[in-house]
Amino acid sequence: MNQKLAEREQQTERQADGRRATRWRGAVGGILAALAGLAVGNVAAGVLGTSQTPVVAIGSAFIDRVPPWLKELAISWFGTNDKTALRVGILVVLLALAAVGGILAVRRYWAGALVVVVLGGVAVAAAMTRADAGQTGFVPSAVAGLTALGILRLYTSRLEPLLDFPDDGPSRRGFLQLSAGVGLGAVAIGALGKVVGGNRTAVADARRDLTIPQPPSLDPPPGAQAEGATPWATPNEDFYRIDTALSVPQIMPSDWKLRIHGMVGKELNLTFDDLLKRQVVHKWVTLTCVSNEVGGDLIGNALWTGVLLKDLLEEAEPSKDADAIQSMSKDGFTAGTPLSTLLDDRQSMLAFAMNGEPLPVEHGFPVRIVVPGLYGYVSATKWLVDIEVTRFDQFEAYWTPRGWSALGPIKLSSRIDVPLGKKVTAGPTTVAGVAWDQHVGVSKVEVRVDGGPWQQTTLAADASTDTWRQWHWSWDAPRGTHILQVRAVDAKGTPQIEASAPPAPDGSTGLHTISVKVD
Ligand SMILES: Nc1nc2c(c(=O)[nH]1)N[C@H]1C(S)=C(S)[C@@H](COP(=O)(O)O)O[C@H]1N2
Ligand SMILES: [Mo]
Repeated sequence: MNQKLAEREQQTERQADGRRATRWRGAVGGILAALAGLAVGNVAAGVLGTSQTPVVAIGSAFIDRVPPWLKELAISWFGTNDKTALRVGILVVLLALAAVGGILAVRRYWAGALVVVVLGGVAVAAAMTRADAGQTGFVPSAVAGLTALGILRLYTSRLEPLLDFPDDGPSRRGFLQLSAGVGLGAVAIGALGKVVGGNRTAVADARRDLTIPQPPSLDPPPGAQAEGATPWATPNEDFYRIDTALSVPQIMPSDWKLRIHGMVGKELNLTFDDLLKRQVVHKWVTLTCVSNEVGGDLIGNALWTGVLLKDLLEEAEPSKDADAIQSMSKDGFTAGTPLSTLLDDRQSMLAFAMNGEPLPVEHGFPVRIVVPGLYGYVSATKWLVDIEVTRFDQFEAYWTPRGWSALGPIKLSSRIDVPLGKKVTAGPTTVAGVAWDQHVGVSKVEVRVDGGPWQQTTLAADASTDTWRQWHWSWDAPRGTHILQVRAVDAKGTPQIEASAPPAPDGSTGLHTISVKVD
C-alpha cells in the first residue's frame, strides 16, 4: 500500500518536472520563432529596399512618441549610443514576450499565436505611421509575424505530447531537430539579409566617389585656435550626432531631388548636379543641439560647403506674407525656420560637405541645412528633400508638439575643457575652453576659482560671430580640490544667464562648474 503511494507520488513528480521542462522548451521555441521571423523580415526589407525592418519600425514609432524628458534621459545615459541601446532594448523585450508566447503555445496554440499577432500587429502599425515607410514599409513586419506563427505551430505539435508523456523519445528528438533547423535557418537567412541590404554599400560607394568643390584651406582661421584648448575644428568622426532616424536614410546623390515650393512665385526643382553647378560657399559654423546640457558635448564646429539658401529662395520669389520655411527630410522629420534667418547676411546654406568631405551619411548625406545661430532642431534638417515656404501659423514642425519651442535661437554659453579629467600638479596650469553665441558673438570670458573674484581670460581671434570662440587662462594652481567656473558676455554686452535651466523647452542655461584636484 505504502509502496504504491510512493510510486504514484514519484510519477506525479516526474510529470511535474516534465511539464516544467516542456514549458522551457516552449520558451526556447518562442524565441527561435521570433528570431527566424525577424531574420525573414530583414530579408523582406532588403528586397523591398525599405528601412523598415520590424525592429526599426517599432523603434522609430517609439522615438516619435517618447516624451521629451525620456529623450533627455536616453541622451544623458547612452549619449550618442542611444540608438544602439534602443535597438537592443526592443530586441530584448520582443524576445521576452516571444518566450511567453512560446510557453502559452505549448498547451494552446491560439494563446501563443495571439502574442505573435499582437507583436506583429504593433510592428505593422508602427511601420504604417512612419513617413519614410512608403507603401511597402509594413510588409517586413507582416512577413516576420507570419513566419513566427508558422514556426510556433510546428513547436506546438512537437511539444504538446510531451506535457502528458514527458519521456516520449520521438517528440523530444523532434523538438531538438526543429530547434536546430530553425536556429540554423535563422542564422543563414540573417546572413542573406545582410547581403540583400546592399543599398548601404551603394550609397557609401557613391559618397566616396563624389568630387566636391574644395575649400581653400582646412586650417583654423588665423589665431582662432586658443593655446591648449579643444581642437578648433571638430573632426567628422567625433562630431555629435542627434536625430530621430533609427535607420539612417540612404540617398544616392543621383536620386536626390529638392523641391522648393509653397508661398513662392516660382517653384524650384533641384538635382544634386544643379547644386554643384551653382556658386559655392565655404563657411565655419558651430552647430549646437538644444538638448545640450551646460558643459555638454552636443556642439561641434565644422567648415561647411554648400549653396546659399538666400540665392535659392530669392530665385523662388517668396511671398511677402511668408515668414517661415518647413524643411523636411527623407524620413519625415521636419524643422520650422524663420525666413528672415535664411534671407539675411548670415549665409545659411544647403550644405553638401563638412570639413572638406561629402557629408557623412549620418550627418545628412547628400544635402542638409545649416543655419548659423539656431539650434539644430529648428533648422539643420539632414537628408533634406523638401522645403515649403509658409507661415508659422500654418504648421507645426516635428519637435513643437513634443514640448519644444517653435523658435530656437542658440543661447550664449561657455564651457571649460581643460584641465577636465587631467592630472594637475601645483603651479602654472592652463585653463581653456570655448564660448559661443552664434550670430551674435562673444566679447568676454571670465573664470573664477572657489567662488572668488571673476578673472579675465584671453580670447582667441574672433573668426566670425557664427562659430565658437576659444579662450585660455593661466592659473597658478594651489594644492587641494578646487571648483572652477566660467561665464561669458556676448558681443552686445549681455552676460550669460547664470540661473540653471534644463534643455527643454528652448535650451539650457547656467554656469559650467568643474572640480579639479591639484597634487
Ligand atoms: N532628418 C533629420 N535632421 C535633423 C534631425 C533629425 O532628427 N532628423 N535632428 C536635428 C537636430 S535636433 C540637431 S541638433 C542636428 C544635429 O546634426 P548632427 O547630427 O549632424 O550633429 O540635426 C538636426 N537635423
Ligand atoms: Mo538637437
